[in-house]
Amino acid sequence: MVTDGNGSNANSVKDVTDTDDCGRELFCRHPGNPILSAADWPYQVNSVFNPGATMIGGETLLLVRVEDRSGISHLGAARSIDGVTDWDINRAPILAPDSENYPVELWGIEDPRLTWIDELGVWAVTYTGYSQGGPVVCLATTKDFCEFKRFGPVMPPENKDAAIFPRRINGSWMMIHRPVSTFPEGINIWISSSPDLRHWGNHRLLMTARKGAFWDSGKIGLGPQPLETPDGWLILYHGVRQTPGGCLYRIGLALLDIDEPWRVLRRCDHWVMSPSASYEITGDVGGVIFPCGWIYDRATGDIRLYYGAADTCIGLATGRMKEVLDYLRNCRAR
Ligand code: BMA
Repeated sequence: MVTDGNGSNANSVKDVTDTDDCGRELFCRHPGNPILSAADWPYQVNSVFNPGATMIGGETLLLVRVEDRSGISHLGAARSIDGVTDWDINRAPILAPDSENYPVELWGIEDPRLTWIDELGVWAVTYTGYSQGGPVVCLATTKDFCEFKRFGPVMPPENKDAAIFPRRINGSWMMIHRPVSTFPEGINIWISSSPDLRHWGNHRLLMTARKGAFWDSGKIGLGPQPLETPDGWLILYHGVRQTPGGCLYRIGLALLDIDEPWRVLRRCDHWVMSPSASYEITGDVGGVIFPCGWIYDRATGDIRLYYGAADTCIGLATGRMKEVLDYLRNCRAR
């Protein structure tokens, strides 16, 4: 048993290394993909996707965006011992929109990211509240994924794709998020700090969408929560390219300075994962892979990346931290 810095007690999961050889790829799709879909849900839903991920009580917990047949999303929990099979799925939402008390949740809650905060003994759950005024970043904390303490919206619209760092940095909590502005230079990732998780300020532009032909030229947004590594904070982000056939959502890597995470140390020019499997190409929104959760087992070096595929189902890809950091060392310094 080891702690993974993002949840409690990360067990090594033998099965996840039994993937097909996927050659030179950093992240290998699990042969059992999609590992979860609407057909697995104990009640009728349209789709299950974009899950946050953590370890709790020796099990993998996915906090899943569940879209019902009205189009509104809530969050459901799925637990598994190996993180791949035999999911135990809650028979009711564990976090449902509460628009009476939180009007910003009128049209649902979406795309959670989970960060274990050791100092407070809670997970910070950042998610999108879909309000009549656009998407906002909402925050809740939980000790057990049964009860949640809601903080309400912590960033105004239009903003989403937020995650909190697992510890204070220079005395402040830090959050990465993705506001949208009308400035015509792309939709970019920002970083902000807070004394109390509730009031956020000191906003800084962290990473910009690139231009022209680049895979991440349309917009970018953080994937799962930042992971602390000896080389810096590892972040994974989605990048969108508009094409005549629609949007393509791919995944890239960057490394932030450990003490000054508003400084990007490295950012890779190439994407590391792109929609290619049939369940990523076909679905409600084809051509989308959208990771919101990963689990890093510090004992084995394995990374399990959980992602939404085509806004319809959930895929798992596995990687090795050593290979990811080696790859980043060869990416351009910023
Ligand atoms: C983003 C979010 C995600 C979704 C993605 C692709 O803006 O809404 O929830 O997976 O678009 O449709």
